[in-house]
Amino acid sequence: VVDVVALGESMVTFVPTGPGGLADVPSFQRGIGGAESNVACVLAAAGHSARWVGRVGADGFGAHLVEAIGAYGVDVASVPRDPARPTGIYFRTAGDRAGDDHEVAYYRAGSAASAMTVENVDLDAVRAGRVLHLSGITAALSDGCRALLRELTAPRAGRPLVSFDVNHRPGLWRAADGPRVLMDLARGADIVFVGDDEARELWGLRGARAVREALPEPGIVVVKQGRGGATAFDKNVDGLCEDATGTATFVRALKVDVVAAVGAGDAFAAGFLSATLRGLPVRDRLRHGHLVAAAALTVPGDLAAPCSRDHADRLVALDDAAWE
Ligand code: KDG
Repeated sequence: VVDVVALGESMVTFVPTGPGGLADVPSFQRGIGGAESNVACVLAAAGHSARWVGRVGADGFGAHLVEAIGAYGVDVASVPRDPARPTGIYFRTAGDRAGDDHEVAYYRAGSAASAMTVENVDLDAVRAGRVLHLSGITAALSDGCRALLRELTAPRAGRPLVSFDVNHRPGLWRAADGPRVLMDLARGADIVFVGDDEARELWGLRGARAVREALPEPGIVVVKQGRGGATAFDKNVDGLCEDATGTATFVRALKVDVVAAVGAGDAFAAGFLSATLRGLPVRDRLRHGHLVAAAALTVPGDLAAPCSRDHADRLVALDDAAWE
């Protein structure tokens, strides 16, 4: 059994080599992106077995993605090459230091990944992990992708633990039903990651507890509160429940100088999932999430150099004062 399978679209990314907006910068550096494969890469680097399932074009960019993601140790054997459609790419700037005003230009409409369906994806390979990681980005790509997510989040005997990062990308949603679709998918998952800013924008929910109350089904709901920290609501902490929403555990985020925020949410999810797979307590899952996110926040690309499991464990075990 694979530890984690992540399904979603990955793209070749182009990030400016100098400051400026897309209208001005003359040159870009190639990288790889894709929220779900980022999670798989971080997990593989942390010593887990990880598989990425997606779809790429039969072009050079597709070949590069498969090779680069495979080089992290991720199993890429279930990524077909589509001869009729291109690999998606996108350009982005770093934005300000909080990464808040970065520009994004997607070239992914009609991409190979957007043609994923229940019929052409290897569902056995997708369901073969202990954890299946999905995100709301996939639901915005096409009707076929949306139906695929519905199928994978539907109740089913022997289903892997489904992890769902809401990952709201306003630039991708054409239909007005995004908030409802994302809410339905989140309710079908076992572990949900959502930013408090996303929850406010999508559903008008304010505060972590309001998010949990709107999402009572998943065993764990993690609300990311930006630079403040993150709160996890867990129904199974030591078998105890404060109330129907579960026990709330808050852990402050590490204070770092942000270089680029892109990829930090994926890193957080990967750190949290890694610690979940290892059966660590919720507080330590959040600490692992923050630690890996801090590494991603301090590099311009989506992915930071991996930190060994031993090293991460030692930092997570520092006393509370170090985490204040
Ligand atoms: O989380 C990082 C992703 O946003 C980035 O890699 C691109 O997957 C991507 C997307 O669709 O925005």
